[in-house]
Amino acid sequence: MEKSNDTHLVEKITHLKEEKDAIILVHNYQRGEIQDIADFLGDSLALSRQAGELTCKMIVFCGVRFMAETAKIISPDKVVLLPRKEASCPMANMINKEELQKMKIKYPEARVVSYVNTTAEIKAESDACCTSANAIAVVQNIDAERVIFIPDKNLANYVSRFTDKEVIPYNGYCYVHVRIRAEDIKKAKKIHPDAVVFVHPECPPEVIELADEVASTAGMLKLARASEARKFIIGTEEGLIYRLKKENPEKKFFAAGPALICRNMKLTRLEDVYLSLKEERYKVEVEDNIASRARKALNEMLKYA
Ligand code: CIZ
Ligand code: SF4
Repeated sequence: MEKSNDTHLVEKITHLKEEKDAIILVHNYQRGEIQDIADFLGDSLALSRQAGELTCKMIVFCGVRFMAETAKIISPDKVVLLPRKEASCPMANMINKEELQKMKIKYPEARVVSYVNTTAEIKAESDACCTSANAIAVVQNIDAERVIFIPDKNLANYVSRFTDKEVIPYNGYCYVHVRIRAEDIKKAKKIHPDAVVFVHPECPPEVIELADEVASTAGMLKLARASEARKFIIGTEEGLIYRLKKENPEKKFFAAGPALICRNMKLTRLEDVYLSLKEERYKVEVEDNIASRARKALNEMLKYA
């Protein structure tokens, strides 16, 4: 039988990876065929840790820009490639340095925790970064009673439920997770009354209210593996459902609403990964002065599971 174009591309990618001493890091929201070629597949926290531990020369980061930037900051001596240069996270672009500065002036005694979904410049102006997997721990452990939490208002609101500290939110949001509405969850529960509902903390509060579990993608993977339930309603980007199904073939996973697709995450295709390795594009660079300050905030994030 003739080999498909995808099989050819995968072979070429495997060959180039060896030749260039490269490792492919893939985020849980990527297309299935990209997840399948991952050396490491994970959430931002796990992939950031990997970036720091790897000894290869090159990282191809299949995700969005802030993730590749984070890998470059943590591992500055490696070449870090983002296969599609326009793959960026709209939430990360919702806050700029001037807006953060205004908040710092308004709350001078507060510390700044920034979600990893931010630009390197914002990380450099933050005391600590966090991901959805460890946001509560980072806020609890930071040395201040008042915490400016940027940019996601829904994650800020969720974190504030677990701490006596004052959490001051910014008004950013993820356009994919805010698409999930309470009615979608109610409808899905009616169709699958025996299903367990997992939602991401980037969802609106009224959706979080209806969930059985609120978790990051890494958290959802762990919960699904351990659960006795057979059916799950998943309130996050649909790329995770591909991984959930692959890892739990005996269980059923349903999307919590229509079109939970992050178009930025879906830009990367096999052809892009191949060209990225072949032409060593697109190199991610972070200015030294920004990287050194951002690294401190990221090291705070890496302290917590
Ligand atoms: O932290 C991440 O990787 C994101 C964006 C989602 C999640 O919950 O894992
Ligand atoms: Fe950004 Fe949301 Fe897409 Fe994640 S799913 S990259 S937070 S827009």
